[in-house]
Amino acid sequence: MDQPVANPESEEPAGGWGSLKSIARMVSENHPPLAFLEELGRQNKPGGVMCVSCAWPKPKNYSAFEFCENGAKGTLWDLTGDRCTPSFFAENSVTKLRTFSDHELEKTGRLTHPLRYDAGTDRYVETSWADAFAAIGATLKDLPRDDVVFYASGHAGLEASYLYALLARAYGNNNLPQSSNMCHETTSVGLKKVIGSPVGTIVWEDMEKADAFFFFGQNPGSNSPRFLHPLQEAKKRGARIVTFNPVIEQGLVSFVNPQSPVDMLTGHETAISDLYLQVRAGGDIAAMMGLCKVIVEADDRAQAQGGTRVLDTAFIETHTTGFDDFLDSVHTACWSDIERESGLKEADLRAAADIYIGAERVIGVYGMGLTQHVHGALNIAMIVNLLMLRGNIGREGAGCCPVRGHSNVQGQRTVGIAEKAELVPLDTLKDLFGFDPPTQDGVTIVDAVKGLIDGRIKAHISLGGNLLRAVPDQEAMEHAWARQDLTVMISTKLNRSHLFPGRTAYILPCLSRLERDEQAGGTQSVSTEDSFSHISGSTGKRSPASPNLKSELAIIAGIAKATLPANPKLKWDDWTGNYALVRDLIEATYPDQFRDYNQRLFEPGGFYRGNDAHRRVWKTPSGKAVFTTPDRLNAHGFADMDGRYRLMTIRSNDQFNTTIYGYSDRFRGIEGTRNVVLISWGDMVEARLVEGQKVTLVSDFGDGRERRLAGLEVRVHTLPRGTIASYYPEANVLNAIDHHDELSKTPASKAIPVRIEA
Ligand SMILES: Nc1nc2c(c(=O)[nH]1)N[C@H]1C(S)=C(S)[C@@H](COP(=O)(O)OP(=O)(O)OC[C@H]3O[C@@H](n4cnc5c(=O)[nH]c(N)nc54)[C@H](O)[C@@H]3O)O[C@H]1N2
Ligand SMILES: Nc1nc2c(c(=O)[nH]1)N[C@H]1C(S)=C(S)[C@@H](COP(=O)(O)OP(=O)(O)OC[C@H]3O[C@@H](n4cnc5c(=O)[nH]c(N)nc54)[C@H](O)[C@@H]3O)O[C@H]1N2
Ligand SMILES: [Mo]
Repeated sequence: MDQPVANPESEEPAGGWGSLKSIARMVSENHPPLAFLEELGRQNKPGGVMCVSCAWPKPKNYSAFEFCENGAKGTLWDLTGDRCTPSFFAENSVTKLRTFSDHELEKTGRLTHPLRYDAGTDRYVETSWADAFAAIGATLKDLPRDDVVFYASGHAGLEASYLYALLARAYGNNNLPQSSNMCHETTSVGLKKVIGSPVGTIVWEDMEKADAFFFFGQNPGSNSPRFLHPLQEAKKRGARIVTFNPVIEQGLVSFVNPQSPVDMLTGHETAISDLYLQVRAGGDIAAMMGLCKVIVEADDRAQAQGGTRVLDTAFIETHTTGFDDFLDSVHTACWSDIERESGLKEADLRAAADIYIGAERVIGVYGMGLTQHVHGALNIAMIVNLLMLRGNIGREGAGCCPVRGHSNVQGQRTVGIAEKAELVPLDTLKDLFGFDPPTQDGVTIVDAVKGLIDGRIKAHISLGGNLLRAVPDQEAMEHAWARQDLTVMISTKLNRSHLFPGRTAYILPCLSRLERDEQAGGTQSVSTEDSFSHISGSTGKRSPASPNLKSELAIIAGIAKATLPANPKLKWDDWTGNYALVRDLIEATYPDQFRDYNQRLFEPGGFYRGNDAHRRVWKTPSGKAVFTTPDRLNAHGFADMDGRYRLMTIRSNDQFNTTIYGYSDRFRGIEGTRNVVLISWGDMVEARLVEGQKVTLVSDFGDGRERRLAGLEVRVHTLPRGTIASYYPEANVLNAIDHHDELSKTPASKAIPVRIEA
């Protein structure tokens, strides 16, 4: 039954020497201090520093080195010896900088001084913090409250994030969209709708007990490599892994643990997936329907023969609604539709379903391959359907595992960075701070982009990130961004979003979490929340990249003091002096989740803030978990036709979102360039293309707007027919802002309708 898995594009396993070589290359390119090595040793351990890269959990029983290739690269990038100083800006006009690539921009090094844009010379010039805050405050005071957006990328810790949300609400709006609006918002809205929880239900110990893992559209080898360690352990004790992904991703094929001397010296590879199914982009609903069909059939058979039921009927009866309708849809679904929409064979889906049925405890893992689709929320409802058939949620060793991106992306939402007013205890804020928080919902990213393009939105504050480069309709956005009255970027590195300055524009350089944060009350720690809802303290130790940097929290306080009317309950200076006071405020605002916050800050593995669905308490309107009857079998949301492809935008292991560390995607065998379009051999021949030919991708969204990306080299790749791939963020010019998940408005970046022009 097992299907041998091989990645024809790369012989290299994930991890292994390739991973060490890749880190070594970055060390030689970035000139970090020697203390970089010490820094890696402190990573993700109690009393140490929480990785600046992704949100993968920190184990309670940590090993000598709790870092991965990704974390090492993120650390190197922050600790680089390169500096981007005022003299660099004196030499380079903003117009000239627009010709730099994403890699070249960030490679200039850490920002060192607060900068103001001078339109006369088209240059950023050095300014003082006091002048910057005063000018930002004066501009904000004059703007209508609804016209200002407070964007956050998921880097900043819980303390800064809580104050950032407070700043926006005290200013007068809930315009607090976040990077997750382009990422796991589908989870925040879609998962919440069906199980009442907006986040994953499993904890670390569940991974140690699971008998099977089902992966849908998540790529641990590139994006959360430390996940490969518990997967390797799981494989050793006989757990099965089934993967649904259009691309054969190396990390899901085989892994050599770079932290195991034996593995490294012997080259011992652990095979990861037992079964690897190359579903079409957008074909997961059909694939999961196929699995459900086999499970239900097996249950029907068991019932007829008086055997043990395959469905967990006790769970379904006690805990769920909507089962009968869903069951009807499973009976009605026919294999020819399932095969067509998923691109998979019935026999393969039966083999996968057998693994599911044979496992007592199953974890369903997913990422952007499910969330970034027009019917992404239905994808998520479907994975929940699949898990619930056998009671695989809210019990040991089983559950739902959305893998989050940025290191504190989940935590920022927990402490109030939310555009949806209902998600925040506004009454508590009113009691604590004595002002009336706005009750009207704020803008999502999609609303913000549309508001910018039609001129309604006039100012952006960005707590990290590179919004201009991360969103769809990039060209229109660049024009719109520069028309704003105010752009304020709180950043560590230069990126494209800095290069379309508003009438008043500032770049405010901040400390990285790796750096020592000295305030009036001494050295400060911050904290972050991981994908399993555990909260860990983090203490920076390295010398700041420049003496002129401020912490994110101090910058937020500086803006707040210059902007907001005097209010004795808003104690910005006290909070800046001692972050423990901010943690007290967080505890006061969310007492159930943050009990004894300061005392528990450095618990090994982090402290658990809890999750109702993990305990089978369903915070849905009915008080039950919901079976969803799918009204379609595909998630991509447009009609298929000749010459129209589903374009997936993908990441390499040599990037972190819009931060491009280098041009080596060794897992996919793509070196030295990112300007490629990956296509199956069959599609290439049918389209009369040849390998290496340069082509242009053209949006086929059909709203009359031109969207093109030229100069992409054709590369044959092992992909399902009709599905092609190109890199994010470069391919973002091809996506339309109206192409998004219906429920959550997450941009549908994994199936963009395009044509290929030779
Ligand atoms: N090295 C690195 N690490 C990162 C990041 C990074 O850019 N680089 N970004 C961070 C962030 S913010 C996030 S959110 C996470 C993202 O991490 P992931 O969730 O893993 O995101 P992606 O790599 O965009 O896509 C995941 C996989 O989905 C597959 N896929 C695409 N379409 C479909 C589909 O329709 N169905 C299925 N089943 N699969 C599909 C792709 O082939 C890809 O392997 O990673 C974080 N970690
Ligand atoms: N087509 C397509 N588009 C996508 C995606 C996709 O898969 N396909 N993925 C989406 C996803 S999942 C996400 S999360 C978004 C990412 O969108 P963003 O989060 O907005 O983008 P990043 O590239 O993570 O931001 C990088 C910048 O953050 C700043 N930075 C780094 N570290 C810090 C820090 O510690 N503090 C501060 N203040 N600033 C810091 C640096 O200046 C750096 O240039 O993009 C989305 N866009
Ligand atoms: Mo993300």
